[in-house]
Parts: sequence; C-alpha cells; structure tokens
Amino acid sequence: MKRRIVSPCREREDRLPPGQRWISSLIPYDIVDEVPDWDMSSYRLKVWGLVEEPIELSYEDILRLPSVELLADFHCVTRWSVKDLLWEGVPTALILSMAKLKPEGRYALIHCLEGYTTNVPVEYLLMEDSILAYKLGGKPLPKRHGFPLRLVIPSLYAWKSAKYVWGIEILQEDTPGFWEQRGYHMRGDPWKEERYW
Ligand SMILES: Nc1nc2c(c(=O)[nH]1)N[C@H]1C(S)=C(S)[C@@H](COP(=O)(O)O)O[C@H]1N2
Ligand SMILES: [Mo]
Repeated sequence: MKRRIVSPCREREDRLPPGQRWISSLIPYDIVDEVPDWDMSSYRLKVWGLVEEPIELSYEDILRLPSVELLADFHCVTRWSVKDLLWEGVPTALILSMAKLKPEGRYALIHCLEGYTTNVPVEYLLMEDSILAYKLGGKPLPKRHGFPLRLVIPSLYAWKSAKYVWGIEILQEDTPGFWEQRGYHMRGDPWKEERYW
C-alpha cells in the first residue's frame, strides 16, 4: 500500500480558513489564455541554486521515485476552497534531500513551463504534506490542473501550488514571483489571511 498522508490543515478545528467558503470543485486559474503543449521527451525537473548537488530528472525518473497519496483541502485567495482532493506524487522534501540543501538556502522560487513563478519559504517545501503531484483523484494530472507536475502546498493559498513546474531555484533572499510582484503576500498563510500586502 502506498503511504497516505492526510494534511494536518484538514484536521484543524478551523479547517475552513477565515473569509473562505466551500465550493464543490476546482476552478482552473491561469495567467495565460492558452496553455501550450510540452515536449515530454525534453522535459526535465531541475533543482539548482543553493544546493550541494543540482539535479535534473526526466518525467520517467520522477515516476520511479517513492510516491505518496495526499488528502488535502485547497484554498484560493479569491475566497473559494475545495475539500478533500486526493493527489499523488513525490514529497518535495525528498527532492530537496536528493539535491542536498545548503543551510543558507532559505527560499525557493518555483519556475513553471508557461512562465509563471511563485516564491515560498523552503520550510514549506519540507512539510510532510507538500508534494510535487502527477495524479489527481487517482488519474494522471489533467493538463488544466498542471500536467506534467504541480506543486501542492496545503498550508498556503493556492497560488503557491504552482502548475506545470519545471524548476526549483533555491535562494538566500525571498524573491517575489509573478503574483507577489503584483501585490500578493510573500508567504500566503490562509489562516492568517495573508492575501495581499
Ligand atoms: N503555473 C501556474 N500555476 C498556477 C497558476 C498559474 O496561473 N500558473 N495559478 C494559481 C492559482 S491563482 C490558483 S487558484 C491555482 C488553481 O489551480 P487549478 O487551476 O488546478 O484549479 O493554481 C495556481 N497555480
Ligand atoms: Mo488563486
């Protein structure tokens, strides 16, 4: 049996963060109108920056890594939340341990295939319920929800759960991504309503 992780956020007494309401299913949000198709033969997940051993993994390499199932809620800053999504993928902590984080590497900038970026403190990538997902609801991740690989960080607003991920850049300084440059919060904790500046 695959290891199943239940996000601790889902077990909180205040499971629904302040100012949110439950809706029944995900609404796709994208910064581009047309999400391009990717050439999967040349796709690589890269981790670089403040790590001892930069890594490059093909999609096949990723599918061979130990994976987990993750049951988690999803909270968009536009005030909708979705309960109990079942993801499957590789813990981001595993990927970072393969790359051997340097102690001064405290922030990550996540790079996506269509040009989106978002920044997260490394401690959030080390949480047991943060994964790079390639399945949703037991099926291969649909393109509109982030194929080939998407980050899922249940303890932050959904704009940090980047779709179409190809890169994790480890940095010393917190460096704003796409929405963070446009006024979204540098951290984005839904229970603290860290929506905008
Ligand atoms: N690459 C990429 N990831 C992204 C976005 C985006 O525009 N590009 N939008 C974010 C936002 S604002 C939200 S609410 C969620 C939506 O996830 P969904 O499209 O799977 O519903 O994806 C996040 N990840
Ligand atoms: Mo969002």
